[in-house]
Amino acid sequence: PFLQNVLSNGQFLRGTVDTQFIDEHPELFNLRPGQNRAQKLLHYLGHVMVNGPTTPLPVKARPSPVDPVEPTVPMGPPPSGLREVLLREGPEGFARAVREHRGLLLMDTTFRDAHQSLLATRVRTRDLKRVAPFVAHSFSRLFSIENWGGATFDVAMRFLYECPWQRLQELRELIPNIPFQMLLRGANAVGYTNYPDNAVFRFCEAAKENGMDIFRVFDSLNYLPNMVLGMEAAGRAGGVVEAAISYTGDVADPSRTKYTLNYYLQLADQLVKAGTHILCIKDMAGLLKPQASELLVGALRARFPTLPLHVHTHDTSGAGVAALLAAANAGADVVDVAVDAMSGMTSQPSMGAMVACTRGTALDTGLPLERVFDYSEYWEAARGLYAPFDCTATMKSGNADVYENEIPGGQYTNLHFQAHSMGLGNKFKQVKKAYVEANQILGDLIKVTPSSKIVGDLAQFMVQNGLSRADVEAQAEDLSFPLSVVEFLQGHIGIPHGGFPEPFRSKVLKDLPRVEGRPGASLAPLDFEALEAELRSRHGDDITPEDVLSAAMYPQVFEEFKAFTAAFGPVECLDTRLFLEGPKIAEEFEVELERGKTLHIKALALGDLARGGQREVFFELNGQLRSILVKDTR
Ligand code: 3PY
Ligand code: ZN
Repeated sequence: PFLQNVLSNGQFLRGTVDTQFIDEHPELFNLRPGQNRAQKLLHYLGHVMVNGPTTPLPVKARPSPVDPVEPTVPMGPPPSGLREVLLREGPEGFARAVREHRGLLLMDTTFRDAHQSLLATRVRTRDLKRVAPFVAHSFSRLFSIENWGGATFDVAMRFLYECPWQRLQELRELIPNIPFQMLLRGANAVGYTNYPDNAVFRFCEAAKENGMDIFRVFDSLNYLPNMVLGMEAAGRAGGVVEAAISYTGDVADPSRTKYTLNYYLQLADQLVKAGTHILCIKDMAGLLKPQASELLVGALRARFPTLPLHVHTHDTSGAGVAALLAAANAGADVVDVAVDAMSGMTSQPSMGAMVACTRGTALDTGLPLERVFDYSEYWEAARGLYAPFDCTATMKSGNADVYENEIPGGQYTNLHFQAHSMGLGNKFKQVKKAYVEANQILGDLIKVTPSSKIVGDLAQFMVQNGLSRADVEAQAEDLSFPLSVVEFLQGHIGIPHGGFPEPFRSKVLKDLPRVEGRPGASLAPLDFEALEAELRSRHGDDITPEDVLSAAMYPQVFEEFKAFTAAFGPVECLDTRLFLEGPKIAEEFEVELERGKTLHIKALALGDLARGGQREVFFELNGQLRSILVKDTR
């Protein structure tokens, strides 16, 4: 307000005042945003009531009105778990303990991959925190909880307006006993493109300092130099390094000659040589059939008797539990599951199924099945809050056609949804067919973020322009390809196994520059001091080192996130239904800003459209009438 008054002052505007002091002290303008969180939240609620959700709701389904009930938690601290071993003995000792463990260990993906695959990554920190103490108390025998990285970092800021670092810190406090695991996209960190090396290193340091334990590191082309960079960053930060080989094709099918057993074993040799603590098979599309699972895991087990093996799959075809059981029987130490209500289809196989199917056998997980049911009950209700993002709005089952099209879980859901919303019945079929052809044009790639997006972009381009593989190859010199495809061919994300497709690459690139070798090696280091100074000048002195990393990963998204929270306050305090669709008239509710500081709010009325296109929204805040003016932009 001070600034507005000054800037609209006639004398000031005519320039007849001496503003030298102000000119010389730009720091005077670093005004801290007002601290009135309650007022800002009323603005947010009023805004949603007038203009609808700030985060677009893709389907018509409404958030469920039933709030999930948190399962009860015993008093006292949770039982000790593998994290204690990690803290006591470090990554090597931890890896030994995992290998020596009797029975099968599970990683729970419910807090990350499951909702990334089923609910467009939209689950908010609030709903994770509510069930976190129960998880700490009930599932101390888990290998780990995957709760960070992948798409969660971007989506937290972009659509949920919450800080991903705060999520990590808060969950760490609530779950001190179970190791946390994140998905690191190698040299792409948690983004879609290669970052300067120092950004990846700093990112891992900060993740570790904020509570991360295990770093699953992959590269979307299995490009070793990118993987090694990510592994070094995680390792130097003191994290457990879990190098992940992205799996595609079918090792049990002799007609598939590009990604053979030998290919995977040789890559595993390199990753072991690079010092991985744990080796993961990352089957992001759910292509690992039981027979292939047995073959691959069995061969790795024989080759690396002391190395912990971890298997990740998706249940898209419906064969996920069978694949994991085969892996466990062949010697995998850890497999990935999601709680029943968040499992199946493009998500992970069911935790309850794995616990039940191994019970009483040598693979017994030791997890209490009754507690799994309680956990699932919570998630069944919590999932209802995210109905506007739930893939089951359009997708009704898994589909074994994934063995043909090899589309990763999260992308399968996205493409299905996009095709469906275009309203053309057979669009998804067309997209899947084009995806197969696009993959062939690009030389049969490993497909996982971001290479999967490149194949998907080419597929959409082909569908939109009615082009077949033969058309694309014949017209390669003249077509205006999506930027992601051109950049891939230039070498911006690394070099694919078997090299780039020729003559396609040369025809598309003509004389465009090509990146030689590892892309990050030719990127200038990021100047963190300069970035921090810039952020402070824009947002004030509250900027944390973690904020600087958020801005380094996603500059534009971070700016919008800061602008949003400056205007609308801590929206993460609102319950999910209120956050998504605002209150109904006459609804009363509470918002806990922090422990002991609770707002009592009642939504009273929406005013008529006034001059200037504004509406007045009336609330009761802690018994006092408040009104908010909101521009109606609908
Ligand atoms: C991601 O990169 O987000 C993935 O989940 C890859 O499987
Ligand atoms: Zn996955």
